Amino acid sequence: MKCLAICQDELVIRTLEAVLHPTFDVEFLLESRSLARRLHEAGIHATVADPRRVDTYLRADVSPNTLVIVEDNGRRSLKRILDPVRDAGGMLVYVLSVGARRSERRADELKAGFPELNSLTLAELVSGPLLTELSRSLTRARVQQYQRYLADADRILILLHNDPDPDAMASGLALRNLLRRTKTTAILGAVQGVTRPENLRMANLLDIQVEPLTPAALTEFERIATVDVQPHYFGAVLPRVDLVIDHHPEQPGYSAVFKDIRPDYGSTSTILVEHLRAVDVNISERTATAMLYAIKSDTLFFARHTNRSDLEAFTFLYPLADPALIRKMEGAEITLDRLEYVMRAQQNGTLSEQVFCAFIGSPPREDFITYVADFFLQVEDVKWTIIAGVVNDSLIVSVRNLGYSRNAGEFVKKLFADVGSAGGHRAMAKAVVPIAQFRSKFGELTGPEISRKIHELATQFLHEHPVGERRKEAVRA
Ligand SMILES: [Mn+2]
Repeated sequence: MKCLAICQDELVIRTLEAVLHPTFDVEFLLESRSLARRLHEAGIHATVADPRRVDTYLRADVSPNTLVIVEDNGRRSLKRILDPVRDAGGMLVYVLSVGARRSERRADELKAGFPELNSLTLAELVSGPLLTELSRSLTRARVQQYQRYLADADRILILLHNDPDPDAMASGLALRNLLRRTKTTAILGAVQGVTRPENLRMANLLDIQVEPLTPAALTEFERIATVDVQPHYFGAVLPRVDLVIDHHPEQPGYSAVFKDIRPDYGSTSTILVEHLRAVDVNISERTATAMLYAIKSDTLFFARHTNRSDLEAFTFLYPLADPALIRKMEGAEITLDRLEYVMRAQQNGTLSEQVFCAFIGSPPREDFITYVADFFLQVEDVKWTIIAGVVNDSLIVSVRNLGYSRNAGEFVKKLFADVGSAGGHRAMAKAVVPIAQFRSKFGELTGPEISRKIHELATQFLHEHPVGERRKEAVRA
């Protein structure tokens, strides 16, 4: 395909030549004879001509299929070039802004005179890959620092949160890879082991061992890293650790020698994919499979709290992972016991204004509550789910939303922080409130009364924050 570029700047010409040749048959139109001579010597097809004359373009054989690129440095009138291009039959015209900033007024004027014009900005074209590369260097420096710092310890503990989920386990495997250690020199541990059926199946299929630890045992390790969780979670036993990698909002109350906390990421595994890529560590099929499954499950397959980095990590891992294993792990999510609680929620719950609330009684484990919350988020017309249940004399409230409305974490904090523990992300949050405390604040409620009460509070919360305000926040995030 033929491309005619009207450019006067040598750097722009050489850049375009390097990018477009040989995909396009490129000819440059310019005004300076000496520059044209230099370009000729470099083997670049350059013609000296007046860009304000129609016959220039007729001679260059411009047709409706010729790609015409007009450099705009912001100083000269573009109309005097665009008019003759159009008169000569040019249709596919791009204006390439190379100045520091494209003025809105200039762009609007052009659009008015040439509605079919396409606009590009050199800075925008360069920015994506350049910023990725630069931030990769920053990540590389950070990773190399903690790799060196942790290199001479005999045994490192990679500590996961209670009842580790796929993201915690996959992040643990990835960090072990990054530290170039084995399961005896970098131990994956948790104070409460894996219980949920799909997580157990993941641990079995991928042969991931999570050592059960007592809080006291934590002090026996020379070095400790936490992944997918921050040390404050473990209370006073862990005031200081060596490394924290997490995607939950940053918490006060502990110190860490190194930390990489990115609350806008959908999973901790996404952060670790960036670490692995920055230092070119080989990623085994097992680790890739674990991480891919983690990203899928933490973001509900990109349905909530997800950003471009999660998608990029997913694209990167996909060819390295074993999709058949992932299908097997996912199958384990649906169990008859869980379906029973889904049915209860369906019978006792309320749905209005796209908010689904239900109290499901006393399930055997906490994960029944989160499972039900995730389940109903898939239902048509549901944008928020708030599921409550009693486990060990505490009311557990699990909140989910699709991530583009008001903050779930704020909601639980506002309602429950004074009577229990409450926190979380924009799209997922949890509160744990001793049942007695709950009743003293909200009254002697039982069964469906609890779901109705919570629904009322949720509706009130969502109405307090007008849509416009929510939008602004979403854009900023
Ligand atoms: Mn996570």
